[in-house]
Order: sequence, then C-alpha cells, then structure tokens
Amino acid sequence: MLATDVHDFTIRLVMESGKTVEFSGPSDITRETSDAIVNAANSSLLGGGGVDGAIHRAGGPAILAECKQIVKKIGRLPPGNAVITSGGQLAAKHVIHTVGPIYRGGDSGEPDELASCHRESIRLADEHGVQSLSFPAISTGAFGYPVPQAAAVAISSTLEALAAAKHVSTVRFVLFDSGTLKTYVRAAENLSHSSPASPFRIEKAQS
Ligand code: AR6
Repeated sequence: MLATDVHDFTIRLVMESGKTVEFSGPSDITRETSDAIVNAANSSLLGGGGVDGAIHRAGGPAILAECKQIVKKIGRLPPGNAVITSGGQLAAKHVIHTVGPIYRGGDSGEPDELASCHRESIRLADEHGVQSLSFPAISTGAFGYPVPQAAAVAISSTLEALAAAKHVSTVRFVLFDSGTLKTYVRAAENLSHSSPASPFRIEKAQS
C-alpha cells in the first residue's frame, strides 16, 4: 500500500507552455542540483542565519567575496531586489541573493516586496540563461511573514514571472519542513480555484 502522505506526494503546477512549478520538502536547498538557487539574504549581503547561513557555509568563501564586491559597487540591497553570484562549492552554478520584507502586519508594502523578490530573481536568472531555479520560503523565518500569506504571494508572482521567461522553465520551492511544504501546496491548490492570470493544471508528483 503506497502512502499518500505529503511526505511522499506533493504537486506540480504545469502551465500551458509546459513550464512547471514544483514543491519539494522537507529538503535542504543547499543540496539542490538546479542551475541556480535563491538565497533569502539581508540588505548587508554579508550572510546571517537560516537559509543564508546554510548557503554560505555550504558554498564556501567565494560567495561572500563576490557579495562584498557587489556591496562595494551598489551599497546595501533594498528589499525586493536581487543580485547574482557564482555557486562556489555548491552543485548549483549560481546563487541569486534577494532580500525579503520584514513582516510588520502586512500593510507596509510587504506583499509587493515579496512579489518583487520572486519576479526579480526569475528575471535575473533568465538573463543568465538559467533553466531551473529553486526558491526557499523567503521571509517566513527570521523575517516573520506568516507562511500561508507568503506562499500565496510567492506562487502567484512566480507564475507571472515564469510565463514571461525565455530560459527559465522549472521553478522549485524547496521547503525546509513538512508544515511549510503542506502550506505551500495548499496555497497552490487555492490559487487554482481563483482563476489566476497565468493558468496551470495540477499534477501529483514525488516530493
Ligand atoms: N534549506 C531550505 N530552507 C531553509 C534552510 C535550508 N537549508 N534553512 C532554513 N530554511 P530564513 P527570512 C527555511 O530565516 O525569513 C537570515 O539571517 C526556514 O525554515 O532563513 O527571509 C538572513 O541573513 C524558513 O522557512 O529567511 C536575514 O537576516 C525559510 O527558510 C534573515 O535571516 C526562510 O527563513 C532573512 O529572513
């Protein structure tokens, strides 16, 4: 008897163009073999805890050295923006560093900034010929964004940006714990009922 628990089964969203949005977990994004992974950084770009700390630890000092060069040129990175470095020792060729909003109740522009993180990361990935890109659950840890609201914004902005991409064809949300995975999957199912601007069908997939 096959278990149909979310640990074994998750879903994949398939757009009319064949581009896909996948949900995986519980997984560690530093182990991803996609062309690029996204880092939930802070404006200093000098590393931190959570997924940021894990990416710098696993990727080695080359990533931080590149971040320091970027900061020299452009200064602090505002929320909603994204920059790209190499992947250092990671399997992924690139790391895209974006800064999510700190959640302050939801009425201070957080949804727009979080949507911009996804749009800008996909746009930058596309400029670099990236075909597959993995995101963590940006802003839902130290920055305190409630997971259900963050998931809805992350998925809808991703679908919109993915529809416009020339190279990026697969986006994967790599969720660290099963609660976050379940919430992202539920948000995607809810979105499919609300006739989104970028239509998709839902398929079952192995996590
Ligand atoms: N792989 C995938 N997801 C992870 C991993 C991992 N290895 N580690 C943690 N997560 P957070 P934020 C999940 O706090 O809220 C940093 O200090 C985690 O469970 O990493 O955007 C930065 O420097 C949560 O679901 O990012 C910033 O100062 C999600 O990643 C600040 O935290 C995001 O949690 C950014 O806060």
